[in-house]
Amino acid sequence: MVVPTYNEADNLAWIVDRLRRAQPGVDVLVVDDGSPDGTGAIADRLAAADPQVHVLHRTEKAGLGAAYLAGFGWALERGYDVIGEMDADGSHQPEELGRLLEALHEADLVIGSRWVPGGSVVNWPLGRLALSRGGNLYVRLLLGIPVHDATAGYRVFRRQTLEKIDLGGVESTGYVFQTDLVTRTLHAGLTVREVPIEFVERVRGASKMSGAVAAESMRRVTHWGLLERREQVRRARERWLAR
Ligand SMILES: Nc1nc2c(ncn2[C@@H]2O[C@H](COP(=O)(O)OP(=O)(O)OP(=O)(O)O)[C@@H](O)[C@H]2O)c(=O)[nH]1
Ligand SMILES: [Mg+2]
Repeated sequence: MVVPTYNEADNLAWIVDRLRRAQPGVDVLVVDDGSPDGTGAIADRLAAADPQVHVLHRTEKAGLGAAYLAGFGWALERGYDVIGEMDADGSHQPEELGRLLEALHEADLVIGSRWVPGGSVVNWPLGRLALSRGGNLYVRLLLGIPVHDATAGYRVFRRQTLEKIDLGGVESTGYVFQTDLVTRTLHAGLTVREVPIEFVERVRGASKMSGAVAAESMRRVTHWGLLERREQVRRARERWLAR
């Protein structure tokens, strides 16, 4: 499981400990972007005490997408068959990981989803709920993908999925990275399954969600949506000319 961190000093040991207990067979890779609050040193301490915990230190805050790409590269190089994503702030409960891994037997990517029956969110203010639901609706309408929680960051991939979706071509840096990856997976003809999870709003530490992150999502999804429409028009025209 790749766990990206930026200023998660109050959460990291707690979440890594829960993950190691819930899934003793799973290795953890913390990808820290030089957090000024000392998260990197905490990660080093955890790694020194447990051979199944690893750390990748990066020098500057470069966004969630860049951190995951670095983490995936690390895991692919070392031959892991299953590679996953999880937040460090407790929103994704390690105790639910077993159900995601179980579902991966019949899928190429499994998403822990808030917006399928049985999924839920604990302690979100109305504004945040509206942003997530609205964002997902926008994604579904523009990209036409049958996914209910395309922005979710609790996931497990088969190694082959990551090898097939051209990670080198991913430019998304913020949370839109998640939408980017699920779209690439579907376009590659692979199977995506959503498993309901209970998403718990962080109790400690500050959110890294920002206007810039939301704006990148809006810009990229709109761009992809327009490309998709243009492609539809092109196909319709070809069919018409071939008559
Ligand atoms: N390495 C790295 N990690 C990041 C970066 N931005 C966010 N993260 C981590 O990614 C995970 C998700 O970020 P959050 O701030 O919890 O984002 P969020 O869940 O949308 O916001 P909240 O609902 O307020 O928690 C957390 O573990 C963060 O520490 C980044 O630029 N670099
Ligand atoms: Mg969070």
